Amino acid sequence: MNSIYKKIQASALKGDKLLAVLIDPDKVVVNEVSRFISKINESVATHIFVGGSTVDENDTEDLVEEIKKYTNVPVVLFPGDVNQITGKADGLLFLSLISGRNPDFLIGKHVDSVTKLSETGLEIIPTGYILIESGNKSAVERVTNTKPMSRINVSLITKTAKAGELLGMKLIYLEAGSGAKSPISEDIIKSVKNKLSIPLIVGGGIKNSKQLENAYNSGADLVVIGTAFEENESFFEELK
Ligand code: 1GP
Repeated sequence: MNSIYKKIQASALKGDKLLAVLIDPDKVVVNEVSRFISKINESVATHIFVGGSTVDENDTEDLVEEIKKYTNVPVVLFPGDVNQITGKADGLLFLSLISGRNPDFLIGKHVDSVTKLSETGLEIIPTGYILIESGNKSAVERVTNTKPMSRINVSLITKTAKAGELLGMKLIYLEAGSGAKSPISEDIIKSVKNKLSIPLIVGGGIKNSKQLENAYNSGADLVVIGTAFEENESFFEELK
């Protein structure tokens, strides 16, 4: 098994770039899902991520079930909380917020999720999640009650990512926060990528193809975009 991760790893080694469309169960209307998914199917997107900071019980499962009716693109949970875990998806980013020092988001929620996870066949991908300041207070900062890392301290961000890898995490995710004013800087992506041997995910605030290209050219293996697709579906056309 482990096919989602193996494919990400193989793409990263070859330099093939991946794109995940993030769908927040809190922001999507279920009867619009089929139309939105058809856009994803026609686009260059390689993954669908599902998750949000605050989502009501069952909303994730209902949404994933609906998404799976219309696509074979792998659906990966990007959960903000334990109640967003559903066995209807294909995989799950098992996120540990290593930029912060809140034990709940470093290990606590993980312990709470074990019973639920053991009832699913989800492919679980341990992921070091690093929140970086980007000009506005993000939902991740608010919900996790942690401070983002200073974007100026590239060396500390890089060491944090490397520590995640050394702890056995399979992916590192550099997060500017949903709707961030500015995406993760090229300097940060380059420095982190240079030190890592595992694939690198970058997300938050990417709103046009120039910013997407910049992230890829700096070393992102997989880019996550949510808000730009929610606000402007013609962005899908731009990426064809
Ligand atoms: C947020 O990284 C993701 O967790 C995507 O951010 O909504 O700004 O694209 P955007």
